[in-house]
Amino acid sequence: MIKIDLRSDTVTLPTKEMLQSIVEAEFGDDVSREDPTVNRLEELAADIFGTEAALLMTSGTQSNLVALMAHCQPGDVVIMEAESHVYYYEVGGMARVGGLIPRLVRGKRGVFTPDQVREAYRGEDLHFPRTRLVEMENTHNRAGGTVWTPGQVREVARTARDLGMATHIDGARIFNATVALGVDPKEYGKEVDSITFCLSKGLAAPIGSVLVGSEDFIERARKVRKMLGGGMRQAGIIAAPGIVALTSMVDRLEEDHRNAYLLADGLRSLEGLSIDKDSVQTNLVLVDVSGTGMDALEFVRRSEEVGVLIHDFSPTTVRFVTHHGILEGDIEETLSRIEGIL
Ligand code: TLP
Repeated sequence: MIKIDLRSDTVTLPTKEMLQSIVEAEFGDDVSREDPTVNRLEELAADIFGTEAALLMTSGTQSNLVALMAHCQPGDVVIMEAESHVYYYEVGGMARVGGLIPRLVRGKRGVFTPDQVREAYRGEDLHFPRTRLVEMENTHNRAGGTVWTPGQVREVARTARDLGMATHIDGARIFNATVALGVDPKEYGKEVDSITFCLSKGLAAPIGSVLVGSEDFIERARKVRKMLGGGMRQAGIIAAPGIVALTSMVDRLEEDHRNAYLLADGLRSLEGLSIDKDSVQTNLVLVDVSGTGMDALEFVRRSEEVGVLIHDFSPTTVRFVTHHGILEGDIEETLSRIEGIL
Protein backbone atom coordinates (compact mmCIF):
# COMPACT_ATOMS: atom_id res chain seq x y z
CA MET A 1 0.00 0.00 0.00
CA ILE A 2 1.37 3.40 -0.96
CA LYS A 3 1.77 5.71 2.01
CA ILE A 4 0.17 9.14 1.84
CA ASP A 5 2.25 11.45 4.00
CA LEU A 6 0.16 14.34 5.32
CA ARG A 7 2.19 14.91 8.51
CA SER A 8 3.73 18.19 7.41
CA ASP A 9 4.90 20.20 4.41
CA THR A 10 8.39 19.73 5.90
CA VAL A 11 8.41 16.23 4.33
CA THR A 12 8.58 17.71 0.81
CA LEU A 13 11.61 16.56 -1.18
CA PRO A 14 13.84 18.80 -3.31
CA THR A 15 12.89 18.95 -7.00
CA LYS A 16 15.26 17.88 -9.79
CA GLU A 17 15.78 21.55 -10.64
CA MET A 18 16.85 22.21 -7.05
CA LEU A 19 19.37 19.37 -7.10
CA GLN A 20 20.68 20.58 -10.46
CA SER A 21 21.02 24.12 -9.09
CA ILE A 22 23.41 22.84 -6.42
CA VAL A 23 25.63 21.20 -9.03
CA GLU A 24 25.80 24.43 -11.02
CA ALA A 25 26.13 26.93 -8.15
CA GLU A 26 29.18 29.02 -7.34
CA PHE A 27 30.43 28.87 -3.76
CA GLY A 28 32.54 30.85 -1.31
CA ASP A 29 32.93 31.33 2.44
CA ASP A 30 29.68 32.86 3.61
CA VAL A 31 31.07 33.83 7.03
CA SER A 32 33.23 36.28 5.05
CA ARG A 33 30.14 37.08 2.89
CA GLU A 34 31.90 35.56 -0.11
CA ASP A 35 29.34 33.01 -1.21
CA PRO A 36 27.79 34.53 -4.35
CA THR A 37 24.82 32.14 -4.27
CA VAL A 38 23.95 33.04 -0.67
CA ASN A 39 24.30 36.71 -1.52
CA ARG A 40 21.95 36.24 -4.46
CA LEU A 41 19.33 34.47 -2.33
CA GLU A 42 19.52 37.18 0.34
CA GLU A 43 19.13 39.95 -2.24
CA LEU A 44 16.19 38.14 -3.78
CA ALA A 45 14.46 37.67 -0.39
CA ALA A 46 14.97 41.32 0.57
CA ASP A 47 13.62 42.35 -2.81
CA ILE A 48 10.51 40.17 -2.46
CA PHE A 49 9.65 41.71 0.94
CA GLY A 50 10.88 45.21 0.07
CA THR A 51 13.36 45.28 2.96
CA GLU A 52 16.96 46.52 3.00
CA ALA A 53 18.58 43.21 3.83
CA ALA A 54 18.16 39.50 4.48
CA LEU A 55 20.06 36.67 6.16
CA LEU A 56 20.06 32.91 5.47
CA MET A 57 19.33 30.72 8.50
CA THR A 58 19.56 27.01 9.12
CA SER A 59 15.93 26.68 10.24
CA GLY A 60 12.79 28.54 11.23
CA THR A 61 13.55 27.88 14.88
CA GLN A 62 17.01 29.42 14.56
CA SER A 63 15.63 32.36 12.62
CA ASN A 64 12.99 33.18 15.25
CA LEU A 65 15.51 32.89 18.08
CA VAL A 66 18.04 35.08 16.29
CA ALA A 67 15.34 37.65 15.50
CA LEU A 68 14.10 37.78 19.09
CA MET A 69 17.65 38.11 20.43
CA ALA A 70 18.54 40.79 17.89
CA HIS A 71 15.46 42.84 18.84
CA CYS A 72 15.67 42.35 22.62
CA GLN A 73 18.00 42.29 25.61
CA PRO A 74 17.89 39.51 28.26
CA GLY A 75 15.05 40.21 30.69
CA ASP A 76 12.83 41.82 28.05
CA VAL A 77 9.22 40.77 27.47
CA VAL A 78 7.87 39.55 24.12
CA ILE A 79 4.11 39.70 23.49
CA MET A 80 3.00 36.67 21.49
CA GLU A 81 -0.01 34.46 20.82
CA ALA A 82 -0.64 31.80 23.45
CA GLU A 83 -0.19 28.91 20.98
CA SER A 84 2.49 30.51 18.85
CA HIS A 85 5.18 28.21 17.46
CA VAL A 86 7.92 30.17 19.26
CA TYR A 87 6.22 29.55 22.60
CA TYR A 88 4.85 26.06 21.96
CA TYR A 89 7.42 24.25 19.82
CA GLU A 90 10.80 25.97 20.00
CA VAL A 91 12.12 24.20 23.09
CA GLY A 92 11.87 27.35 25.18
CA GLY A 93 14.95 28.76 23.42
CA MET A 94 13.75 32.31 23.88
CA ALA A 95 13.89 31.84 27.67
CA ARG A 96 16.84 29.50 27.99
CA VAL A 97 19.15 31.06 25.40
CA GLY A 98 17.70 34.55 24.99
CA GLY A 99 16.68 35.22 28.60
CA LEU A 100 13.36 36.56 27.31
CA ILE A 101 9.94 36.49 28.97
CA PRO A 102 6.88 35.55 26.91
CA ARG A 103 3.65 37.45 27.62
CA LEU A 104 0.82 35.50 26.07
CA VAL A 105 -2.34 36.83 24.46
CA ARG A 106 -5.10 34.54 23.21
CA GLY A 107 -5.87 35.21 19.55
CA LYS A 108 -8.98 34.41 17.53
CA ARG A 109 -7.80 31.82 15.02
CA GLY A 110 -4.28 32.98 15.83
CA VAL A 111 -4.94 36.67 15.25
CA PHE A 112 -4.88 39.17 18.14
CA THR A 113 -5.83 42.82 18.21
CA PRO A 114 -4.27 46.22 19.02
CA ASP A 115 -6.38 46.34 22.21
CA GLN A 116 -4.88 43.08 23.38
CA VAL A 117 -1.40 44.48 22.71
CA ARG A 118 -2.20 47.61 24.73
CA GLU A 119 -3.49 45.45 27.58
CA ALA A 120 -0.46 43.16 27.54
CA TYR A 121 2.04 46.02 27.36
CA ARG A 122 3.49 46.97 30.75
CA GLY A 123 4.66 50.56 31.01
CA GLU A 124 7.72 52.18 32.43
CA ASP A 125 7.27 51.28 36.12
CA LEU A 126 10.59 50.80 37.95
CA HIS A 127 9.55 47.27 38.92
CA PHE A 128 8.59 46.05 35.47
CA PRO A 129 10.71 44.31 32.85
CA ARG A 130 10.81 46.17 29.54
CA THR A 131 8.15 45.05 27.02
CA ARG A 132 10.16 45.18 23.84
CA LEU A 133 8.66 43.13 21.02
CA VAL A 134 5.37 41.92 19.53
CA GLU A 135 5.53 38.65 17.61
CA MET A 136 2.83 37.54 15.14
CA GLU A 137 2.60 34.16 13.38
CA ASN A 138 1.41 34.12 9.77
CA THR A 139 0.09 31.65 8.86
CA HIS A 140 -0.68 30.47 12.38
CA ASN A 141 0.22 26.83 12.71
CA ARG A 142 -1.75 25.69 15.78
CA ALA A 143 -4.81 27.67 14.72
CA GLY A 144 -4.84 25.57 11.51
CA GLY A 145 -2.84 27.62 9.00
CA THR A 146 -4.89 30.76 9.50
CA VAL A 147 -3.98 34.04 7.88
CA TRP A 148 -3.25 37.52 9.22
CA THR A 149 -4.27 40.07 6.59
CA PRO A 150 -1.86 42.98 5.94
CA GLY A 151 -4.48 45.24 7.56
CA GLN A 152 -4.53 43.20 10.77
CA VAL A 153 -0.72 43.21 10.88
CA ARG A 154 -0.65 46.98 10.21
CA GLU A 155 -2.96 47.78 13.13
CA VAL A 156 -1.02 45.68 15.61
CA ALA A 157 2.34 46.93 14.31
CA ARG A 158 1.31 50.58 14.59
CA THR A 159 0.11 50.06 18.15
CA ALA A 160 3.36 48.31 19.00
CA ARG A 161 5.40 51.13 17.46
CA ASP A 162 3.41 53.80 19.35
CA LEU A 163 4.30 51.98 22.55
CA GLY A 164 7.99 51.83 21.61
CA MET A 165 8.06 48.15 20.69
CA ALA A 166 9.47 46.38 17.65
CA THR A 167 7.54 43.79 15.61
CA HIS A 168 8.44 40.39 14.20
CA ILE A 169 6.47 37.98 12.02
CA ASP A 170 7.13 34.26 12.22
CA GLY A 171 6.21 33.77 8.59
CA ALA A 172 7.36 30.17 8.28
CA ARG A 173 4.40 29.80 5.90
CA ILE A 174 3.91 33.46 4.93
CA PHE A 175 3.75 32.60 1.23
CA ASN A 176 0.70 30.48 1.97
CA ALA A 177 -0.85 33.70 3.31
CA THR A 178 0.20 35.89 0.36
CA VAL A 179 -1.05 33.30 -2.14
CA ALA A 180 -4.35 32.72 -0.29
CA LEU A 181 -5.06 36.47 -0.17
CA GLY A 182 -3.44 37.33 -3.50
CA VAL A 183 -1.30 40.06 -1.89
CA ASP A 184 2.27 41.15 -2.49
CA PRO A 185 4.70 40.05 0.30
CA LYS A 186 5.82 43.70 0.46
CA GLU A 187 2.42 44.44 2.06
CA TYR A 188 3.75 42.63 5.11
CA GLY A 189 7.37 43.71 4.69
CA LYS A 190 6.53 47.38 4.99
CA GLU A 191 4.58 46.97 8.26
CA VAL A 192 7.00 45.17 10.56
CA ASP A 193 10.66 45.25 11.62
CA SER A 194 11.43 41.66 10.68
CA ILE A 195 9.94 38.59 9.01
CA THR A 196 11.26 35.08 8.83
CA PHE A 197 10.05 32.58 6.25
CA CYS A 198 10.94 28.93 5.61
CA LEU A 199 12.35 27.59 2.35
CA SER A 200 11.90 24.04 3.60
CA LYS A 201 8.13 23.81 4.05
CA GLY A 202 5.62 24.30 1.21
CA LEU A 203 8.37 25.71 -1.04
CA ALA A 204 10.00 22.25 -0.90
CA ALA A 205 13.65 23.26 -0.53
CA PRO A 206 15.63 20.79 1.57
CA ILE A 207 16.99 23.20 4.20
CA GLY A 208 16.82 26.75 5.38
CA SER A 209 14.91 29.85 6.36
CA VAL A 210 15.52 33.52 5.64
CA LEU A 211 15.20 36.52 7.97
CA VAL A 212 14.48 39.91 6.39
CA GLY A 213 14.65 43.43 7.86
CA SER A 214 16.66 46.65 7.88
CA GLU A 215 20.46 46.72 7.33
CA ASP A 216 21.02 47.55 10.99
CA PHE A 217 18.80 44.80 12.26
CA ILE A 218 20.30 42.20 9.92
CA GLU A 219 23.82 43.17 11.03
CA ARG A 220 22.83 42.54 14.66
CA ALA A 221 21.16 39.29 13.59
CA ARG A 222 24.32 38.21 11.73
CA LYS A 223 26.31 38.49 14.96
CA VAL A 224 23.69 36.56 16.98
CA ARG A 225 23.54 33.89 14.28
CA LYS A 226 27.33 33.49 14.49
CA MET A 227 27.12 33.21 18.27
CA LEU A 228 24.51 30.46 17.97
CA GLY A 229 26.72 28.48 15.60
CA GLY A 230 24.84 29.45 12.47
CA GLY A 231 27.78 30.93 10.57
CA MET A 232 28.01 28.52 7.63
CA ARG A 233 30.74 28.31 5.01
CA GLN A 234 29.84 27.19 1.45
CA ALA A 235 26.17 27.71 2.27
CA GLY A 236 25.39 28.23 -1.41
CA ILE A 237 24.59 24.54 -1.30
CA ILE A 238 21.50 25.56 0.72
CA ALA A 239 20.90 28.86 -1.04
CA ALA A 240 20.83 27.46 -4.60
CA PRO A 241 17.70 25.32 -4.07
CA GLY A 242 16.33 28.20 -1.99
CA ILE A 243 16.49 30.44 -5.06
CA VAL A 244 14.64 27.82 -7.10
CA ALA A 245 12.06 27.59 -4.29
CA LEU A 246 11.46 31.34 -4.29
CA THR A 247 11.31 31.70 -8.04
CA SER A 248 9.29 28.62 -9.00
CA MET A 249 7.43 27.16 -6.04
CA VAL A 250 5.40 30.03 -4.59
CA ASP A 251 2.48 30.23 -7.03
CA ARG A 252 1.82 26.51 -6.90
CA LEU A 253 0.93 26.75 -3.18
CA GLU A 254 -2.55 27.47 -4.47
CA GLU A 255 -2.79 23.81 -5.48
CA ASP A 256 -2.01 22.78 -1.87
CA HIS A 257 -4.79 25.06 -0.66
CA ARG A 258 -7.26 23.59 -3.15
CA ASN A 259 -6.35 20.09 -1.99
CA ALA A 260 -6.74 21.14 1.65
CA TYR A 261 -10.24 22.51 0.96
CA LEU A 262 -11.18 19.28 -0.86
CA LEU A 263 -9.83 17.21 2.01
CA ALA A 264 -11.64 19.33 4.61
CA ASP A 265 -14.93 19.06 2.70
CA GLY A 266 -14.59 15.30 2.43
CA LEU A 267 -13.55 14.74 6.04
CA ARG A 268 -16.34 16.95 7.34
CA SER A 269 -18.90 14.72 5.67
CA LEU A 270 -17.59 11.63 7.52
CA GLU A 271 -19.36 10.63 10.69
CA GLY A 272 -17.63 11.59 13.93
CA LEU A 273 -15.24 14.12 12.39
CA SER A 274 -15.69 17.84 12.80
CA ILE A 275 -13.80 20.79 11.39
CA ASP A 276 -14.00 24.51 12.06
CA LYS A 277 -14.72 25.49 8.46
CA ASP A 278 -13.42 29.04 8.91
CA SER A 279 -10.03 27.75 10.06
CA VAL A 280 -9.31 26.05 6.74
CA GLN A 281 -7.63 28.91 4.93
CA THR A 282 -4.40 27.49 3.53
CA ASN A 283 -2.74 24.04 3.55
CA LEU A 284 -3.42 22.82 7.10
CA VAL A 285 -6.58 21.00 8.18
CA LEU A 286 -7.30 20.48 11.89
CA VAL A 287 -9.86 17.79 12.61
CA ASP A 288 -11.63 17.10 15.90
CA VAL A 289 -11.95 13.33 16.19
CA SER A 290 -13.76 13.15 19.54
CA GLY A 291 -17.03 12.12 17.85
CA THR A 292 -15.41 8.89 16.62
CA GLY A 293 -14.88 7.45 20.10
CA MET A 294 -11.12 7.48 19.45
CA ASP A 295 -8.64 9.91 20.94
CA ALA A 296 -6.19 11.66 18.62
CA LEU A 297 -3.35 9.20 19.24
CA GLU A 298 -5.53 6.21 18.42
CA PHE A 299 -6.88 7.96 15.32
CA VAL A 300 -3.30 8.63 14.16
CA ARG A 301 -2.36 5.00 14.79
CA ARG A 302 -5.38 3.64 12.92
CA SER A 303 -4.73 6.02 10.04
CA GLU A 304 -1.15 4.84 9.85
CA GLU A 305 -2.38 1.25 9.58
CA VAL A 306 -4.15 2.23 6.36
CA GLY A 307 -1.13 4.17 5.10
CA VAL A 308 -2.28 7.70 5.92
CA LEU A 309 0.36 9.52 7.94
CA ILE A 310 -0.80 12.46 10.09
CA HIS A 311 0.10 14.10 13.41
CA ASP A 312 -1.92 14.39 16.59
CA PHE A 313 -2.28 18.02 17.60
CA SER A 314 -4.10 17.81 20.94
CA PRO A 315 -5.76 14.91 22.80
CA THR A 316 -8.80 15.30 20.52
CA THR A 317 -7.39 16.92 17.37
CA VAL A 318 -5.29 15.71 14.45
CA ARG A 319 -3.60 17.73 11.70
CA PHE A 320 -3.47 16.97 7.96
CA VAL A 321 -1.08 19.02 5.78
CA THR A 322 -1.16 19.21 1.98
CA HIS A 323 2.03 19.91 0.03
CA HIS A 324 4.00 19.43 -3.18
CA GLY A 325 4.06 15.64 -2.80
CA ILE A 326 0.26 15.36 -2.61
CA LEU A 327 -1.96 15.25 -5.69
CA GLU A 328 -5.74 15.51 -5.96
CA GLY A 329 -5.94 11.73 -6.40
CA ASP A 330 -4.18 11.29 -3.04
CA ILE A 331 -6.93 13.33 -1.40
CA GLU A 332 -9.62 11.02 -2.79
CA GLU A 333 -7.61 7.99 -1.69
CA THR A 334 -7.09 9.49 1.79
CA LEU A 335 -10.82 10.09 2.18
CA SER A 336 -11.69 6.55 1.24
CA ARG A 337 -9.05 5.08 3.57
CA ILE A 338 -10.19 7.27 6.51
CA GLU A 339 -13.79 6.31 5.81
CA GLY A 340 -12.59 2.73 6.04
CA ILE A 341 -11.25 3.08 9.58
CA LEU A 342 -14.42 4.81 10.72
N1 TLP B 1 6.63 23.67 12.19
C1 TLP B 1 6.67 22.22 12.11
C2 TLP B 1 6.80 21.58 13.50
O1 TLP B 1 7.74 22.20 14.26
C3 TLP B 1 5.53 21.60 14.28
C4 TLP B 1 5.42 21.73 11.39
O2 TLP B 1 5.42 20.56 10.98
O3 TLP B 1 4.47 22.50 11.24
N2 TLP B 1 7.32 28.60 12.78
C5 TLP B 1 6.24 27.90 12.40
C6 TLP B 1 4.93 28.60 12.30
C7 TLP B 1 6.35 26.54 12.09
O4 TLP B 1 5.26 25.87 11.73
C8 TLP B 1 7.61 25.92 12.18
C9 TLP B 1 7.77 24.44 11.92
C10 TLP B 1 8.72 26.69 12.57
C11 TLP B 1 8.53 28.04 12.87
C12 TLP B 1 10.09 26.11 12.77
O5 TLP B 1 10.70 25.78 11.57
P1 TLP B 1 11.90 24.72 11.55
O6 TLP B 1 11.25 23.37 11.60
O7 TLP B 1 12.59 25.01 10.25
O8 TLP B 1 12.77 24.99 12.72
